[in-house]
Amino acid sequence: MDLHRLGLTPFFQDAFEKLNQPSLQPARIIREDKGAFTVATAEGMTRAILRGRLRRLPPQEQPATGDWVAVLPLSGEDKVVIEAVLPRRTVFMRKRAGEVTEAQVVAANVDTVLLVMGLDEDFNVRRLERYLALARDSGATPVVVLNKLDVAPALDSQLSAVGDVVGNTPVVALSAAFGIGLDGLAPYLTAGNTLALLGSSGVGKSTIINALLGEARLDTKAVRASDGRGQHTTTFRDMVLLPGGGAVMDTPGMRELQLWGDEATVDGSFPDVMALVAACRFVDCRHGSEPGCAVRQALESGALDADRLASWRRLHDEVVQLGLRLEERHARQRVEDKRIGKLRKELVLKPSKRRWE
Ligand SMILES: Nc1nc2c(ncn2[C@@H]2O[C@H](COP(=O)(O)OP(=O)(O)OP(=O)(O)O)[C@@H](O)[C@H]2O)c(=O)[nH]1
Ligand SMILES: [Mg+2]
Ligand SMILES: [Zn+2]
Repeated sequence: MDLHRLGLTPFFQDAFEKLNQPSLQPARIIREDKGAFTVATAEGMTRAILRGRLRRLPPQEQPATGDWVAVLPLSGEDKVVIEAVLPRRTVFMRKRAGEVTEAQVVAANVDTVLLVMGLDEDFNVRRLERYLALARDSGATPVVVLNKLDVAPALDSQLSAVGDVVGNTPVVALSAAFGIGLDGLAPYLTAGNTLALLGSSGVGKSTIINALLGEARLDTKAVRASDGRGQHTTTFRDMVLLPGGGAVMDTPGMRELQLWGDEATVDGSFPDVMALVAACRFVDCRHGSEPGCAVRQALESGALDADRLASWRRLHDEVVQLGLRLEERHARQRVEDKRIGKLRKELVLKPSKRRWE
């Protein structure tokens, strides 16, 4: 397998060579299914297991699909051991679903992240704003992909609603099922470039990849007739090589996409709102009844959409809450570290009378 076509750029090559371990080989994780890894090495695809110490890394540092790793071949066995994870060039993270305050890696080392939304019942610009905010911090270049062009109920107004929130992010509208507009993705399908498709279940991520491959390699399943929701067909992150070069990662549809980031993550995606906030008379304006509030004036004149403002407030609150929870956790950790440090010191300094003396 030509690892350069799979994205082994000088960045990763150098990182691998710096390890200076001749017994290891560079490899890329192309699939992770409940802790079972498949990697691509120069020789081909093989199963991989994790060295124990890697399992104890914090969740966001554990190897994920897309990561470049250094592996040790096991002689006489058809598997390798992942010994080290090379530094990431980009990483798309979210807050793990549920109550835990923990980051989850959604895709590592992706160059172009396709944020896929359906033009059918899935269409929701508020959700798109959320994806765009997360993509900003990932280091990957986002592209908005609007699929199911063939069933769009009101294409013009949908496109203009999307245009209002994407800033200068490119937008590609297509129909994967009918093979319309796929050439809009051509600029991103170059050898060595890694793409990932993210979006809700049922938007057609796997169908788009099949259309690019020209064969039905990945499973797809019809959305529920009752509410148009997807059936969570893809269950693990999987990477495939495209005939024209480049690699593309399919991901399971996400039920919730909670932010992992800070205020800058959100504000950066809302330059229109931030420009208004900066024009308010008071720096601590809450954009309620304060005099000289540029945000309220824009709402009244119709220059700013109330839903967009509500969206900014909601995402903003979410990262502020996340920051507070992380701060709390760090404070608890500091107390715990101190307690353990003190205990250690006591044990070392006062090796109190040993019982057997
Ligand atoms: N009308 C229409 N249907 C499409 C189009 N693209 C995909 N679909 C259908 O949408 C359904 C869901 O497609 P999938 O590719 O399985 O969706 P997915 O995003 O991979 O979903 P998960 O794997 O569950 O996350 C399938 O029945 C597809 O045939 C399209 O362009 N137009
Ligand atoms: Mg799928
Ligand atoms: Zn204001």
